[in-house]
Amino acid sequence: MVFMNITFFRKHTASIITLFAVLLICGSCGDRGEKRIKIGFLVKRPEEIWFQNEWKGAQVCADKLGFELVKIGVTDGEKTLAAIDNLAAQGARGFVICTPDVRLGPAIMTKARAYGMKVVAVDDRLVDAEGRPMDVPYLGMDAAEIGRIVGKALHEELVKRGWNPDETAALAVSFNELETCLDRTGGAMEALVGAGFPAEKIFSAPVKTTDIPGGFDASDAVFTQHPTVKRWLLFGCNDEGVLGGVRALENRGFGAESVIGIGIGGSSTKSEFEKEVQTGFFATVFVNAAMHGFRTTEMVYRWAGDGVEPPKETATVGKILTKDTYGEALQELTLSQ
Ligand code: FCA
Repeated sequence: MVFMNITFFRKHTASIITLFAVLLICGSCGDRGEKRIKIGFLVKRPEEIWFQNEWKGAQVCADKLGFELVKIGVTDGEKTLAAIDNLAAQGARGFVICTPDVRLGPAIMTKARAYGMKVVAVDDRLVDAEGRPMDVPYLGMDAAEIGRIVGKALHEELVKRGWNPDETAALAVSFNELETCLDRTGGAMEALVGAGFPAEKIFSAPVKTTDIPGGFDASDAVFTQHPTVKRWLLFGCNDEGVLGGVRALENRGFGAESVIGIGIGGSSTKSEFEKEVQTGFFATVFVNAAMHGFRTTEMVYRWAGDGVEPPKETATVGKILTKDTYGEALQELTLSQ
């Protein structure tokens, strides 16, 4: 009996080794199947609807491609670095980030590289210690062009309403610490001046925070300095800044008939456009935040999983929308990727 078994094993050694190899490989296949790839998505202002829409788009991508998305709000530098440690502890392979401070770039990348994680920056480009853009894939708005769309539309509306330029001034609710914001307001000024609006009648209200209260405080201080202006054109880095300016003017008795405000983004303007009456917030240049979320998450996933390196820079475009045409954008927000 024993003799027979030894003969059997001798005859079938190759087959037995193959069987064990298959069992081993299948065992690890099973493990891989259970442990889905994890990708992080870190945003600086989780309360801003823009970033919530980016997360929605990223989640659609994760569900479609079958990986796990870890969403973390990172409102300061400490939270950002802790979030990267946390992702590494969970075995995440990479992350998308809109950092609370672009100068955290070197610290973010040192950590990410040490953990072997892939990084794509969204909306705000990471910069090095000298303030130069870092060599990290970036997807963001074509900011100067979007700004020019704002400036052109402001001027067209001013002409359409037949406003007297002598009684009109323009205000940039600006945030010059961010390259993308500087380019947006710069583009709008360029288009306004290019269309014939006097450069000396364009004022700036630098905000401390890029939300509605930040826009309100900064613009209100400028309105106080110019009490003789009868009509205002408002533009800025995002919808929130312009909405802050619109609210500050409403407080001073300026309504839709004497204010033309045009924002950028479109995510936070739904409730404004759904109001029964037209306010001073006339339009926005809509950019699909959900698409930003979807595309950047997909980039990290393909890079970490299949080694497909994303393009160094991807610029997205915008479309002007008013109270009347906003519905179309909502359909786009439901994602067709
Ligand atoms: C920047 C702004 C945000 C949003 C984003 C696309 O990060 O701070 O409000 O406009 O770009």
